[in-house]
Amino acid sequence: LEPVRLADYRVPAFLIDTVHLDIRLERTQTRIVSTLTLRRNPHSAGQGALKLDGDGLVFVEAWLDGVSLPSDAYSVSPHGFSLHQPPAEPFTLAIETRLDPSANTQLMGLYRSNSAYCTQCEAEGFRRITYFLDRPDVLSVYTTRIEASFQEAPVLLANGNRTEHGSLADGRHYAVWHDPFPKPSYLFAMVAGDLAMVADSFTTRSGREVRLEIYVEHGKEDRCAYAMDALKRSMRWDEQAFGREYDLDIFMIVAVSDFNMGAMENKGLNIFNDKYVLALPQTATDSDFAAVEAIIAHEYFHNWTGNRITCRDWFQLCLKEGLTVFRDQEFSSDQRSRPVKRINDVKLLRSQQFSEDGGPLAHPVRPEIYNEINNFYTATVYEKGAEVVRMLKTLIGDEAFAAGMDLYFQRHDGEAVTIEDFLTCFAEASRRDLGQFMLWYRQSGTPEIRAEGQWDEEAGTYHLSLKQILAPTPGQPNKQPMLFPIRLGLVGEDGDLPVTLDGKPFDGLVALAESERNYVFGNVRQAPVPSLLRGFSAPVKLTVALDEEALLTLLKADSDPFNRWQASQSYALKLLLRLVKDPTTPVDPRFIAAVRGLLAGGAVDPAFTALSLALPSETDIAREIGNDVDPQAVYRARSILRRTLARDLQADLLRTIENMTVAGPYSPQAADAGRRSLRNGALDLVCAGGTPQALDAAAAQFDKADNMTDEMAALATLALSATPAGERALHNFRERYDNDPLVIDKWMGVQAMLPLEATLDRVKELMHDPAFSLHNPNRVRALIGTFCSANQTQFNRADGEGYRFVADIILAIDPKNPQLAARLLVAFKTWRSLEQGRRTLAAATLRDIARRPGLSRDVADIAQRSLA
Ligand code: DPP
Ligand code: ZN
Repeated sequence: LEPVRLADYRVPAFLIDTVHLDIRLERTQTRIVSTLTLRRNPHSAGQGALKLDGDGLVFVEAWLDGVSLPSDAYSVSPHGFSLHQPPAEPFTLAIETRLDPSANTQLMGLYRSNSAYCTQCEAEGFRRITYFLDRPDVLSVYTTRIEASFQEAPVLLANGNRTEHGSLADGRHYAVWHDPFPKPSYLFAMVAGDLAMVADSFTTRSGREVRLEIYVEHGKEDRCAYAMDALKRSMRWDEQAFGREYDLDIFMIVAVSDFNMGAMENKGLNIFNDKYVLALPQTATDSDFAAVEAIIAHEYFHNWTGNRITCRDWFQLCLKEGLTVFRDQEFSSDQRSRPVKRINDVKLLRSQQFSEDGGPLAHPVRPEIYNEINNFYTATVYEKGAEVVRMLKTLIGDEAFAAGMDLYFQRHDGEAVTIEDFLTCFAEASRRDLGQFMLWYRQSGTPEIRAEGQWDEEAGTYHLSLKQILAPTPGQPNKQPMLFPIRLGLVGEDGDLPVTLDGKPFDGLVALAESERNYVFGNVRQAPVPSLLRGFSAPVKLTVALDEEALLTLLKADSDPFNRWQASQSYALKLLLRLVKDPTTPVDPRFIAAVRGLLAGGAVDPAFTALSLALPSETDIAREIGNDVDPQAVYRARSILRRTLARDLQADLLRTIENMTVAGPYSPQAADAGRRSLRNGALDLVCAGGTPQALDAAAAQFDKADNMTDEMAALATLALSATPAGERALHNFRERYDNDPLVIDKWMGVQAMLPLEATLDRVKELMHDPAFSLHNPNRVRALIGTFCSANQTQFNRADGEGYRFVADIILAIDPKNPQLAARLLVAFKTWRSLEQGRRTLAAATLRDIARRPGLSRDVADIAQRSLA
């Protein structure tokens, strides 16, 4: 593997001002003529040949300024085209290539999904369509002419506005699209096929009418309403919250069923994994609706943060992704409950990003070296990247943050920029030196903050010491102290104490810049409990010794909802860690009483209560243990605590199920979804007790559910009970949704998650189900992805069979779809923290994969880094 380094960045030697693509679609023999107007980059010292990127292309002919090039004027291979002596003055280069969309199983470049042609170019897929300077700092104006058989592809779409269309001989037709905004090649898109369309419109705040179109397979039109609604809300919100207006006359979304990622923000023509567009109450759960809303928003917001202002190079990926995740999180917070959104985001961050940051795949938010860029679309770049933007806002304040964003949009519109350019805008707007803050982009690993406090009753003071600990991570043995915004308060029996810091009323925020610092709070008239890291103000692991009484105080009196939730989790985690060591440890009755109290007050904020009721996950527990983890012992501990709660609180839980019934027709709105989440959380917990009443409640819900949220919750609970009723429910569900792949995915996932010895065989069997296919990423992720990422005991079987099975599948998928294969391999990211037996087996499996000849760069990279 040949790594690419940030330090080696050079501006492009040539610029491409315009691109004219002429695409003649044929299933196996698509012909592409790309006509580029090129000139030397005045900012480049580069001399000599023009070298264009290519990947798997079949070259036909090239023309320089309209004249066919003799073969000694260039060299060409599937991987590149080089013009030996490019003219000094601007010139036109036309190149004809052929490609076979139907053979493109990588789903990068131009490929077929069901009956449609579509494209995916981020990060380096455009070079699979034509020879090009396929890098994000080359911005060009694109004109795309698509020609196809009318019968096969009545719909022809590309970026921008349609300027021309018409019919041709032999039943063919064409359309020409022009995108006036210069863009990098990764934002190019084209779609052609026989698709249905749902249209709407949006009037921007300056009064321009924008046509909105969503394209789906015929028969799925009725599943787009929520996506369309979410799009309109996103457009309005970006105007209000960030002052950003849409810029083209049309905005299109196409849903396809074969897609490696969630969705793609191509200019004016977003292409989506259909999972994040299609949603009906009968087919999608509340979480699916929330995900559709968030991803529609995310891709739309990229129009400004990503498209109008793009990345200079792929090391800057977080420039667009971290910022855009931050923006979509803020959008969802405004549309729903802010504390609930925050808790869910932090849960995701901890489970995905902290485990990445704590293992061999750790990398900075802005990496400085990569072997394969596809492997850096990670939780660190996205989720931690969003946290960094959030911290920036916390540190400089809302006003300076807004001013910095405005400056960024104004100064860099139409440019390809870096994290330094981004931060400079905020440094100027806030008149602060953000040099130390920059370390958040450069240093990998999850920092630990250790806190110790001491109340001085006589003086009425509270001494708080905060210390930062930055453990070594791959490639970074030594680290510099970082800057942490720490929101905090001191809590008494009746809530926050009105304390002072440095003689002034304390505003709730400190910025820790030193390795260690002591704070002395005044006016502390009663023994306080410190509530630290409120709202999870920095992506760190907080270590603070709080006993059970202190946690109970926070649970009931903390003004910060995040820390109230955190107190419930910290308390449960204490019990769980004891149970992992000794399963006979009695469960603390004060905890059970606290849960009873939560349930009793559940109606006030059901969604929040549901989150507090849910115990830390197996991966949360494992991460807390840190090393020599036995997943079976973790699972056992969690089961014991669940069973105890279920038995001691059966009546309370059954009452909650009753009380949280949602009246009236289904609505995906947060209020109803919150009631369902509490109801289903209670159902899940009470069924852990295994009593007939509990299981009857689940069976009744399964039978009469009128929406997928309740139906899935009941199905999952029944399946987990490993009873004949569970098998019956699985069978019935399969029959009901036979023709609905996205719903069958859920059915596959539920089974892949079962913490049972027999699950591996079940998963193997399900691979023979006619609904399963190794070629479709959604199917693979639903069954295999769920098995290896959401089934800790069975993926990590003591006999290593889970590893072997997943490895075989990865090796089978790799030659067809390396990105998908590499993604699955990431499931091994915490292998070093396992107990010795499993660790040895996991390492042997990884070594076996790494040794195979002919691995893709994607898989080789993950395997090698995992073992390093
Ligand atoms: N850029 C896409 C997104 O995250 C993924 N390639 O929106
Ligand atoms: Zn994105």
